[in-house]
Amino acid sequence: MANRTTLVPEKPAKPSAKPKPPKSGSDSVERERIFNLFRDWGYYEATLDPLGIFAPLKFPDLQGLSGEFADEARRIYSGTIGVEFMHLPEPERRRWIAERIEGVQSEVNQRKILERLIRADLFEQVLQSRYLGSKRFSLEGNTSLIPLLDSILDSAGELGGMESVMAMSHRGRLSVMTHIAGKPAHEVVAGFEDVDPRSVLGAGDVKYHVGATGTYTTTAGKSLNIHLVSNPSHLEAVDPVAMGRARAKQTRQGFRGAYVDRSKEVRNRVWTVVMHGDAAFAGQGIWAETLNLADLFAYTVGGTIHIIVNNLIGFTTRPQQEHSSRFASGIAKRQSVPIFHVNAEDPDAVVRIGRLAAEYRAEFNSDVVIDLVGYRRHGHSEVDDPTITQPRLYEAIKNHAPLWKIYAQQTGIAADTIAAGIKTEYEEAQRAAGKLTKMPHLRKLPDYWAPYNRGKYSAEYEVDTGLPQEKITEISDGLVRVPENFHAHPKIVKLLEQRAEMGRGKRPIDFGFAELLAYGSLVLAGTPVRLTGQDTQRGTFNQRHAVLVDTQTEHEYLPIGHLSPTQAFCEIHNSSLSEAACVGFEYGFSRDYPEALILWEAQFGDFANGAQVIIDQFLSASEDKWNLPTGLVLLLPHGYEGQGPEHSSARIERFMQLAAEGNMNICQPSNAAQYFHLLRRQALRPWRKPLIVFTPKSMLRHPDASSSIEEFARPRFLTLVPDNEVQDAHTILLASGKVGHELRAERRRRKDTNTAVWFLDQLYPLPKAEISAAIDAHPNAREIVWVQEEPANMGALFYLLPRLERIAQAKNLRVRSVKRSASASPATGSAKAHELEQKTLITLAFGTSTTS
Ligand SMILES: Cc1ncc(C[n+]2csc(CCOP(=O)(O)OP(=O)(O)O)c2C)c(N)n1
Repeated sequence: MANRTTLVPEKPAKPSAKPKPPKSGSDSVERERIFNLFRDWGYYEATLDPLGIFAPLKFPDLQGLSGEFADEARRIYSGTIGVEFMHLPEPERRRWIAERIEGVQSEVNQRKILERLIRADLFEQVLQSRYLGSKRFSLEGNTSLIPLLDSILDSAGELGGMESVMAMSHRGRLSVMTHIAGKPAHEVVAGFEDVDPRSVLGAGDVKYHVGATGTYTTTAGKSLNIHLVSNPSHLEAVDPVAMGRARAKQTRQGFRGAYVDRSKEVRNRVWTVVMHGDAAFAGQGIWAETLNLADLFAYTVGGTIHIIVNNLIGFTTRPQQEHSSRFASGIAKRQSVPIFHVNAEDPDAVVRIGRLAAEYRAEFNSDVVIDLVGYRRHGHSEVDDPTITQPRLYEAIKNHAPLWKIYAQQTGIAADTIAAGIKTEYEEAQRAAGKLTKMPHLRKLPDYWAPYNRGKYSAEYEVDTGLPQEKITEISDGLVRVPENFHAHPKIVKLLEQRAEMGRGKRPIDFGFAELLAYGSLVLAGTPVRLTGQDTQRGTFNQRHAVLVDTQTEHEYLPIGHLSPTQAFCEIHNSSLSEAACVGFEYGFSRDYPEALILWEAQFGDFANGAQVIIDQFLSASEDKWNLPTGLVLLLPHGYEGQGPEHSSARIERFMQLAAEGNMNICQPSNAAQYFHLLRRQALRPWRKPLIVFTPKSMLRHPDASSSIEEFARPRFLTLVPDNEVQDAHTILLASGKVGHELRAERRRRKDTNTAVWFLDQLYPLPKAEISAAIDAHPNAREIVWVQEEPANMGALFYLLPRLERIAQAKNLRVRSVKRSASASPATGSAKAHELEQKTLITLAFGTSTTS
């Protein structure tokens, strides 16, 4: 196969670049008939597995087809490339692919490909020889991933690319860091030396999970910034994060979904490339959720290039046990996304597909899948013996030469001298790594992070968040303004009238409007806002109405986007019905847009645990593991209102358990003004930490939780809201959220003047000094009672009790707690049972002796 001509079209292939014209009209019809059959089904017969075990399928519709046209079609569609594209509903996309696949092909740079294959292989071998017994998740068996990425990035560079956000799991990650992300080899190797463990006690991450930022130089000499996203072990969890990061970077360049520039040129500056394992691609739900975001206005990044680094095995599990579809890529076919299967042992074809995929993505701003089919030379990791579960497969692999040797033979290019030089280079890198005494640091964060602090809290970060009445009125006037020709729903007309009164101090401001006032104040002062979630434009509880719908045209209008010509952008989108991918996306967005307030809202807080992987692995731990901060806000409707076990609890206990080292702020604002101050605090403090907000449901419009306009002028968010109605309390009831209002109502009903009810609006970090000082204001207090709606095994109880006891001990105060009995599920399904429970809870809070 020396000097094999490859199937790369002269770029881009001209529509006229059709192979052999048919001799006659009937020939032409017959040729089209046969070609269409192969376009439809040819990929089933393609030879994709270098080891031949995943054998071509004899596809019934193609059996018995012979002759000149069939031979030609078979060579194109059933060789080492198989293309699934006839499911695309857009004829121009199908035509585009067929023309390029069938068109005239050009040479590729085989010398460069060979050099890259040698690098990929020898990099692993040097590590294997020096660090025997260390896991590295070698790329061997799929080393053509490196020339594939080369060809994608070369093309991206030609097509206007400036940077690429890349994501991948463990397999081949060290190689990609070194050969693509521009991280010096000795820095990658340093991970094996594990120097200076004391610097990362309890923190840091394993070497094959950390991210990398560097520069890739294309063959044409263009520099692309590469951001390989840090990721957890949890396969595919990084996918939406990469998309969110890319979207933020595109937004920085002027692409803002609905509101500004949607041009291809902008989208083609930032390229998203996500690599997947075959088992994970087929199996993991978060990836399916992420794929669904591809063309949604709120989420699109103008197409992601997906590469399945397919080794036809998942740990010890065979493909037949992994997916019901023949190919791991099956799920991608549900959308208008072409899938290019390619045999990893035909590097020229691989490179050709890389270019094609990149050009397709640039042309149609669509996702593309490349299924790179190779094998895995070692066990799942290098310390794993695969011969126990796949003895025959590994016997075949043992006798199979590395790709660079096969390719050198095929191309006739002398490889030994190149290989010797590369080996020496990596051995030197290994020696240099051995001399390091400190782990090389991750590159610094981009410049837009410069104004923002991370790490420990400092009181210096606090800023005033209050706004005078005139300012509130000004924002409010903008928020209630609609264009002249806009047909507002009668209920909206009424709502806007009420809001206008709120903004003028004529009626208390409720939660829904307080929130919009906060956003409005921020965008007017230059802080962008992006809020997404299920039904968020209106609000699950009919409370927000941020986006108004014209009753005649159904056109949407976002008043907050039209406050002033010089304002920052505000995006408020309904999300797809996903938690994991949508939170992951916003986490990613927040990583590259620290200047903006980024919020994700759960439909009910109960559903946030659908995003538990993102919460556990990214939100709460990314600074600890990767030194990567985020200021993402989660809005989680919470409260026991008799709506059953899945519409009651946002699982406060989970967040309290994750809280340590000041890694996040966990709050439950007790009234509208507190919510306003909290949101503004999050955006305006020059300190970025995730914020978890338990938001109300029934209290959204409740007068007790509404606030006067004067409270918006108060300087700051109060972490503890003491009680102004009781001066010298004997008992202090401490609560958070709705139950606090119920306690106050009960106290009023009892005409009780001995019991104070305080709201703990910030659960973490716990405002110990504020609690202590507030207790001191009640010298005759005998007990402090933590009251929560949640069962004893849930809520903030386990976190608070020992801490409250410590504070109370010094003051001779008894500590008690009132809660529901421990329960396996968060809440009862019966509304009446709920009422009984709630009544008992409130009664117990006031002490059994005073039960009425
Ligand atoms: C969500 C999740 N479940 C299980 C695992 C454990 N695990 C790590 S790698 C692996 C196999 C992955 O196979 P594949 O996706 O084909 O990638 P490969 O390792 O073969 O490259 C498994 C099950 C994990 N890391 N994440």
